[in-house]
Amino acid sequence: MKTITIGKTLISVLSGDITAWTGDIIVNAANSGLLGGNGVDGAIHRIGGPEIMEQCKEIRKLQGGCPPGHAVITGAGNLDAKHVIHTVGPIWEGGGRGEAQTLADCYRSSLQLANEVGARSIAFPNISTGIYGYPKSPACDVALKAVSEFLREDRQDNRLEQIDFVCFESDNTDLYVQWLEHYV
Ligand code: AR6
Repeated sequence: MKTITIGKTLISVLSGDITAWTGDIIVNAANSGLLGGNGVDGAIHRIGGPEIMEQCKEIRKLQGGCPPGHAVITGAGNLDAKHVIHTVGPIWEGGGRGEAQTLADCYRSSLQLANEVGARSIAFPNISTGIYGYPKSPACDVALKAVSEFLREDRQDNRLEQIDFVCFESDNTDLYVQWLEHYV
């Protein structure tokens, strides 16, 4: 495990399955339809149970899903967390279609929403770097930059004390461990 501290917030790189993580908020890499899928989305719904999907369906009814870069919140069902934040990453189309901005927006909107519910801890998967095909190294840069910039803003509302990047693939763990200290 590798860690840095920005202000009062400890940022860590962990490797493993995010569904086994314990804390306030687990972030899901969802799709705009919010009806589940494969990858981390599939794992969260499988382990979390049907309550999460029921709430996703309610959100669909109210607002018709979730656009890329945005985030919505549900309960966490059987997961050992208080909430799941579902954010929708960009599908990689070569980098010229605003993918970096959309990916940064995912991290920002998730952190914003986490603060709105008073969360103290949050775990992120490596959004968009699986099925959505975002290259891992630039995605790591976007994630670390977005989170560190968020924490450096003079935010009176930030209550997050712990932000964990939970990497499922060893090459992502290596990237995050290598680059983390450059964002202190
Ligand atoms: N814990 C942590 N990370 C995981 C886990 C897990 N249990 N399983 C996979 N990952 P992906 P995307 C990692 O494909 O690229 C879904 O079908 C994985 O290794 O889950 O944003 C949605 O419904 C990768 O590094 O999400 C969407 O349709 C990272 O999670 C679409 O896939 C993201 O990979 C979203 O694609």
